Amino acid sequence: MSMFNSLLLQDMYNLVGVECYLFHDYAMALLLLILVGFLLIMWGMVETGNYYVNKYSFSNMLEFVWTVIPAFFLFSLGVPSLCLMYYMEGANSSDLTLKVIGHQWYWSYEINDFGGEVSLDSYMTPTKSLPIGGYRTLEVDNSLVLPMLSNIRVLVTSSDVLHSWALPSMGMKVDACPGRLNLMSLMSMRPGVIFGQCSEICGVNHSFMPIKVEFVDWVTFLKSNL
Ligand SMILES: [Cu+2]
Repeated sequence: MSMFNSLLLQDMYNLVGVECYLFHDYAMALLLLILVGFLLIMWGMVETGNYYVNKYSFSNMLEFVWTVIPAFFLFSLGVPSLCLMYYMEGANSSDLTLKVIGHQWYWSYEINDFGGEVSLDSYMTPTKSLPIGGYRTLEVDNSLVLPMLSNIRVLVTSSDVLHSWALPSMGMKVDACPGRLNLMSLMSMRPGVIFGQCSEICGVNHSFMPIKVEFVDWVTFLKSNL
């Protein structure tokens, strides 16, 4: 999760998240390169006091270079970005289906596989009843328990207004729209607890409907849920 001195993205739990993180790093490196190059040119101009190029009035080579290089930069950002988008949206075969329903102002989860019926409401734990070491406005009374290393199909919808089910350490954010079912797939590579928050302004308690997901192995999952 995000801590007080976090500067970059959170540690990722799934492959899509890791890819997002790498893409972010790449974009930042590219930005830094452009910024440094630009500042060097400006500094050179100020240093020499030479703000004009009088030697020639046109150059085909220069025009070619200053068109192709930015185009190449944009292309190198666009292609991985598109690939990532398709990769995120890809719905492959799943081991489990989870239904997420946004309410004003809590989340409810349903898992109806394996003959069991899990249906739970997940409310934020109020600050005054937080356990020691609990995270304020992130802890919930019923956390969602899911199996790691398995493809989970997530169906997200809402019962009242627009919400958004977001898990930053999964590189994931799905809008919850009333009357619509949005699909996303989820796969955690390791066990752990991850937090998220509603990411669509949904009313007065928008900040107080956190998401807490625990990834455990299959045996623990079956024991705790079914
Ligand atoms: Cu909301």
